Amino acid sequence: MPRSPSSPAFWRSPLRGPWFTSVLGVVLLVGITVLFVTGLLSYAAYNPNLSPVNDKTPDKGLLGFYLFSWPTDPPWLYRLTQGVHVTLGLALIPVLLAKLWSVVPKLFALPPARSLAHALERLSLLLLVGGALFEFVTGVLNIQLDYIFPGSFYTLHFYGAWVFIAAFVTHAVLRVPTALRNLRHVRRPSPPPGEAGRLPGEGEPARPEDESVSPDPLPPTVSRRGALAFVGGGSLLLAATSAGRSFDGPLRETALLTPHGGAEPGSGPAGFQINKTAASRGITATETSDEAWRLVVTGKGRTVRLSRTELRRLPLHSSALPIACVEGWSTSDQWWRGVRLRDLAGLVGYEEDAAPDVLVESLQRHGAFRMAALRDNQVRDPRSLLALFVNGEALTPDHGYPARVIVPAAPGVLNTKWVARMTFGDL
Ligand SMILES: Nc1nc2c(c(=O)[nH]1)N[C@H]1C(S)=C(S)[C@@H](COP(=O)(O)O)O[C@H]1N2
Ligand SMILES: [Mo]
Repeated sequence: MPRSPSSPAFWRSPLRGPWFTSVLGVVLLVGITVLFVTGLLSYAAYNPNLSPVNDKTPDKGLLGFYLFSWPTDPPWLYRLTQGVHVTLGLALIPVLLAKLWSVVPKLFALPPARSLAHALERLSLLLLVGGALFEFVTGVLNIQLDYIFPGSFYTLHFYGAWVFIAAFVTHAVLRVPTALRNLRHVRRPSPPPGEAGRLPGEGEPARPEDESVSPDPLPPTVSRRGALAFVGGGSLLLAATSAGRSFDGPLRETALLTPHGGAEPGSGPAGFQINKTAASRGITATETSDEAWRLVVTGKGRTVRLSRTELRRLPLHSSALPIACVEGWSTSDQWWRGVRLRDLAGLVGYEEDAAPDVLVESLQRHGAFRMAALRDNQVRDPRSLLALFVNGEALTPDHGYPARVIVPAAPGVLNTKWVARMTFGDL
């Protein structure tokens, strides 16, 4: 066996070939397109134009061209888009790895460039492969709550996505026609005599320009279809062991691969996921006590201070709403009860239909997500609450006692807990 991986004969798997690569490529074409769209939606859902509070990616410039006010309907919107983004991203990992494996001989092929066009193509492949690995690795680390990279996950994942998608579109434009031809090529109605029983793509001519086909293949130990089934099985296993975190009850227990958050929520009215506990954010019982805690509402030059007892005397309303985190997990609807955000805007003089944006700050002094800005459409929605109760009981410390924000369709990060101050005004 030749020693050098730059020699085509070094690679001896009989599975590699245009058909195998094309099947995986078409799956990735569809899957990555969905990942890109749901990823951009997730960015829009953060209200990044309410700078600088929400935006973790400054200087987005033209890349923010598509941003729009994230709607409040349907209330499960972010649950769906982000659940799909994370679960599909995990499920595509085996497909991505198999695709890279299927073309790895090309990575080592020499000469490095046969022409200027070839050189440019290989450079774009570097961005494609590097970008794909970067996006999948940062994504997986983020859902594992493992923020080991320098800077912000959002910045890296956002800019990485644009670099990657530029290379991806280039690659797709160049290769999709060939991939589709490769797939059609093997769907011949009846194989010519002597080829009966051949597996798809088997015996396809090793075109000299296709470095992925081994010139000296080993005897197959598995068919190409079998190898694809193995990859697909891996995808299904990943999806099946992570999709559960978008549900409550016994289904959630099937989410073996995903962390269950900061604390085991247990059962009862507060028995749904807790990402960050009060203790982990430095929130003490002293500062949330009835004597100490006051909600400070400002706007239009006015300031109103309310104790929890005073808040409870305001008109209270109920909304059934989920919490859905960027990490892909979500809860089913919980029954929240509290004061409407637009009624709080009313306390400082805003008419119901003219409620503006609001900056919500928590008692938390350090760390990410201690404040968030909401858009006027979110403030005006009658289901948006400053919740005091959940499922019939006072909020527990971990769920944000004395008061937390809950907004329909919004990402979890906008549902600030341990709220201390709300500043109404155009942001
Ligand atoms: N004050 C404060 N509120 C916060 C957070 C936080 O870190 N601090 N995390 C947010 C995020 S990222 C999510 S997904 C939800 C999670 O709610 P839970 O921890 O109650 O499950 O709370 C949000 N509210
Ligand atoms: Mo979150």
